[in-house]
Amino acid sequence: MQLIELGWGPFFEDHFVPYRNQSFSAMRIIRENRGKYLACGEGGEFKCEISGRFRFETDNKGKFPTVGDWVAVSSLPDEGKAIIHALLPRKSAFSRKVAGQTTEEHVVAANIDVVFIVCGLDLNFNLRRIERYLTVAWESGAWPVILLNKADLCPEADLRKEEVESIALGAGVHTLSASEKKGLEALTPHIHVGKTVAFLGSSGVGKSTIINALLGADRLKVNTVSELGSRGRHTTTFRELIFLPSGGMVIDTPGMRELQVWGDEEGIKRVFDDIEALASKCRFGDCRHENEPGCAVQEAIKNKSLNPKRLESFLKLKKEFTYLADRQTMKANAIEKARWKTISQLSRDLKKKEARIKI
Ligand SMILES: Nc1nc2c(ncn2[C@@H]2O[C@H](COP(=O)(O)OP(=O)(O)OP(=O)(O)O)[C@@H](O)[C@H]2O)c(=O)[nH]1
Ligand SMILES: [Mg+2]
Ligand SMILES: [Zn+2]
Repeated sequence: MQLIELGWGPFFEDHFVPYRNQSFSAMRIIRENRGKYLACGEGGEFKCEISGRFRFETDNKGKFPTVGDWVAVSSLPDEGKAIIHALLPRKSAFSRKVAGQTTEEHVVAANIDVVFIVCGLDLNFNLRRIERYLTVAWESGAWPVILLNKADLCPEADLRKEEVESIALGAGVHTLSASEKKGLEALTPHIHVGKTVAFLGSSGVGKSTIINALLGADRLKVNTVSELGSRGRHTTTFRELIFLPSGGMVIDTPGMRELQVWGDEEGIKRVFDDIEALASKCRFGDCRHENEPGCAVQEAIKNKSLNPKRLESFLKLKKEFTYLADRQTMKANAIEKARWKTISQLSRDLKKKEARIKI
């Protein structure tokens, strides 16, 4: 396979120069499962491991390779194995906050051109969840497209589509039925040789079923248990990049139970540009849009031009971003403080040493 078919281009070529000089080759991560990698390059597929030095020098989960990443490797072609020495910068990355108290970045998929946000038109349908996915998708640098799957189960699919369109400015919205193979042509304009699309969404929405339909084969395992009985169980358990027969690549991911935001609020501005525009008209610059006088956002709710649930969703996401930013500042301050503590300790030790020498 040629690198260009795998998505290689000038951006990666530029960053690869120092590694080429060290005789490393470039490969793309196509599977990752608990620290074990499978990568693909001009020489085919290789089982990869991270070099000890890379592991030692990498202090942050988000800096480890993930599916879709380009890496610099040294390979042992006879054994089909390779060692990963470095990670090339990402053109785009879909990231979320690692669940729990930490403020670490979890990169779900990297170097994606289009991110398909899949939502089921059954009990899974939830506008607020779509807003959350869209926010993270705009942060990623990839282009989001919303797929409302299981249209066969929803007589009001067109109505749902309109509802989603009203909250998803700039992103395409399509209804489809993967199991009945209807509406899949909406995906075709996004699939090209050398381009990568990723599928994201809750468990059971039909991500793997859609990919199988695109492949024209039952390559990926899909949930065969009845919907209610399978709640909370993930059928896809690891992330994987798959080559389509027509060229182009798709990344399948396991459903996410919880999608916590990651980024710097650019996504929120994009998804909630209506609220941001209203907020700029509030009397107070630091208006929280609760019950302050002269609040243009509350005014819009009163005259029914803004849905209070949408405002709720906006405020919740905003709070998460603020929390994330505060925690990151705290962490940065703590690191800085620890650094100064070490420096001042060193200088104290040095002074003591000098004093002893003078005596
Ligand atoms: N009625 C209907 N069922 C569908 C459709 N697409 C998928 N399903 C069913 O939904 C269930 C879940 O599909 P999967 O493709 O495994 O879902 P997934 O999003 O990959 O789930 P995880 O891998 O757990 O994240 C399966 O039983 C599918 O047969 C559809 O268009 N209509
Ligand atoms: Mg799946
Ligand atoms: Zn306000």
